[in-house]
Amino acid sequence: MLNYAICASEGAALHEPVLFRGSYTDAFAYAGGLGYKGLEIHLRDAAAADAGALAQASAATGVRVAAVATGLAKRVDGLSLIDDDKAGRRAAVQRLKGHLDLAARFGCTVIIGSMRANVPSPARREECYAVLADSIKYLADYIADKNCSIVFEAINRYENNYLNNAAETADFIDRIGSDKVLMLLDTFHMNIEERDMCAPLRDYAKYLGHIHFADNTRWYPGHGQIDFGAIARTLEEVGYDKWVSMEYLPLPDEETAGRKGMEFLRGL
Ligand code: LER
Ligand code: MN
Repeated sequence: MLNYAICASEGAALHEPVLFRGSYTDAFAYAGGLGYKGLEIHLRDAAAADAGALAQASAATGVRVAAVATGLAKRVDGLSLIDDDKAGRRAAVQRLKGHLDLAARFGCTVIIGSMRANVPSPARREECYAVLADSIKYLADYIADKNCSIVFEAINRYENNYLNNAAETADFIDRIGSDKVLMLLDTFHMNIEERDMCAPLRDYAKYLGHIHFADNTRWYPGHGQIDFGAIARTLEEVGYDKWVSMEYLPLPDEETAGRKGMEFLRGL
């Protein structure tokens, strides 16, 4: 059985693929109650989080922190790692240091997805890659001796205009050249961008640092047409032993989505 986690956020909008919306400490009990071993926490500003309370809730429930996600820093505060304004880029990096400090306390990874923002024009693509790579190299150095990592998420073209698939994201990770920076593949994005749902898991197995599961509808696995049995078998074949987080919409309602998602995983 793979290591399954569920996502929680205090600040997620309703259209965002997060199952639990409420206090982070309550989220640990919620995840444990559904049968998950891990909790992925979506945080706008990790430096403002009560790390002691999170550690206590984790110890009390036996549910581990699987990952710290950062998209809210982009959506709410507009922080971008390729901001034309140097002060803006610095603020984004500073914010991520907070996320990384929290992740180090729990020995987990920090997810960078939408904070890479969009390249403003095709002509500036290479320049933006270089700017992004500089910041990520700096952050990789920052965590050289810390018990945490960074995962870069391949996100579909309708949400981000670069780093859309596994091949492109692996190229970018090669540029960083640090074993602290790995890749996150999300089945929802893969279903749009990849020709095959299992080949990238095999071809880029050594890059994989985190996985997101959602069906093609972005509802719970089992709702749509993605073959999660084949995906789970492939992950086991390649020896994937990190977290697989359920990142799906709370539809048709949170209770049904939570229950049906776990029932489906148990049946895999
Ligand atoms: C983040 O993990 C992700 O998959 C984005 O599509 C969230 O909007
Ligand atoms: Mn995702």
